[in-house]
Amino acid sequence: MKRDRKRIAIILPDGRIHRINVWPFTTSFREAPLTATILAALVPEDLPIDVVIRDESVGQSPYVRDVDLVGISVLTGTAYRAYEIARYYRQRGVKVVLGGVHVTLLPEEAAQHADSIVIGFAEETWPELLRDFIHGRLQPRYVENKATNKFCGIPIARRDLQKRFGYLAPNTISATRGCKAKCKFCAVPAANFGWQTRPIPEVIDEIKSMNARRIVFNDVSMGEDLLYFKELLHALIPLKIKWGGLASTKVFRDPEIPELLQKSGCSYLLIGFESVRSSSLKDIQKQFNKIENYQYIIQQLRNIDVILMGTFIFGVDSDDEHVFEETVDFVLTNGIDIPRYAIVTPYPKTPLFEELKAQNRILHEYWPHYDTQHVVFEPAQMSPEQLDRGFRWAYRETFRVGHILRRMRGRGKNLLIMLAGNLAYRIYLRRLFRDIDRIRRPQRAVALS
Ligand code: B12
Ligand code: SF4
Repeated sequence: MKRDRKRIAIILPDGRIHRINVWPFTTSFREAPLTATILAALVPEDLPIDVVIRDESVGQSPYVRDVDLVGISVLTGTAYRAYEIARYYRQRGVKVVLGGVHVTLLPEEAAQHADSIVIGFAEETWPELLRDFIHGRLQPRYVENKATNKFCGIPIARRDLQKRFGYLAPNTISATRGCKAKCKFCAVPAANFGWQTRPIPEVIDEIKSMNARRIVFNDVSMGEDLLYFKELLHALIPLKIKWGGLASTKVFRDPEIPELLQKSGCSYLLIGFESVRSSSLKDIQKQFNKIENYQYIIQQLRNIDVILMGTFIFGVDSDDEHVFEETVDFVLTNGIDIPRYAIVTPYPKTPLFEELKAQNRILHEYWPHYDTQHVVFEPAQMSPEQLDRGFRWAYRETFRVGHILRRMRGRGKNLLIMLAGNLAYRIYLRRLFRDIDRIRRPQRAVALS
């Protein structure tokens, strides 16, 4: 039967890394992505299109019946799964559009699996693509025009289409996008995302529309422009909400920041410390992180009762087998509230990837392992197995009950939240390591099928 309206599905594939199954429920241990809800909001109202969203990280099946087009968002770690889903739909005559960071980094690869690809941010190209689709003239490739695509006038994300109880933090929003820094391992500068801020009244209006007491900013580094950041914090004060987000150590160069964080309702901040060694920070071109300031930052956040999620990466060239112990020691001694570790991952098109490739140190290009939990290259001062073992040791050691209690010592207000967060991490890690082991470990050079 011919329908008057077209049905499209927007799919976030895989997400196993954050999925927790506690029968009969499947939830994501993390914040809700904005990708699908924004793309749904960008569907022009005058087009006869109905939208559904499917996110595998919250256990939703990506296989939707009776759809005319699917849009799949692709990260490097989820690319193979995205291509598998694309194949399923294309075999059934459904048009497939691929977009997202990995497509922007490797458009030629993605194009082999799609009827159309979208490169870069899609506020202009996605509506244009949908018009073309309705009129039967879908193009193979749509590229963001950086000169005209601004981060303003963005429609309010369609959170009504998002699974209601699937996420640890369901109410997410963005105020900025991209980053000014150029860390050697990071996909954000490699994808040429630039740096853009959204008009503050627009952000505040969207927060009000969310009617939520707790929100999370999905910005990758929200304090890159300190003037903007401070203005945003001022504007948040009257809303009397609690918020969390990601910021770099740079924001603490401004002495007004701690007080503003407190007044604006900041409840947690994720900070990429990355390393406790200056030489390792130099390796990744993140010298703006100053180790001598770490204790000051930790103390400032403690003074204002903001929970600190501190992230560290292992495996850069200056790291040897002692780096795990040094890092855990730093984390325990300084009482980082919720620490997180990652294995440095050379995402395609990053300077790190190009360098390791030139040195023949990339072990394979099997993208499912490009998830920051697997070793995908030959470290300089360790074997891949030592790096893998050290990473797991660091996590296990940090989240031992005795060490959780040690890190919690002296905490007043946030004691219960910290305890809950740390115990949840213990459960998550057990599941994560089991899953990592379950996925077949490829030998060198796995070809893309
Ligand atoms: C919030 C966030 C998360 C959230 C949500 C994930 C998600 N799918 O968005 C959570 C916490 C779950 C997460 C997890 C991870 N993340 Co993350 N995350 C981000 C962050 C900071 C913002 C994403 C976001 O919501 N942006 C807002 C939306 C609207 O923008 P967007 O997703 O880019 O989508 C726009 C365009 O790209 C495009 N687009 C995207 N998809 C599609 C699809 C179609 C069909 C079309 C037409 C257009 C389109 O249109 C959108 C509107 O313009 C980005 C950094 C960034 N992008 O700046 C990193 C980022 C995406 N994450 C990254 C990584 C590495 C991870 C993890 C592996 C980390 C980890 N070990 O936990 C996991 C992997 C998750 C998984 N699914 O397997 C990397 C990805 C690198 C890469 N090459 O793949 C990024 C780029 C950060 C970085 N510093 O490099 N992440
Ligand atoms: S690692 Fe963080 S600070 Fe560095 S470029 Fe990426 S987003 Fe920016």
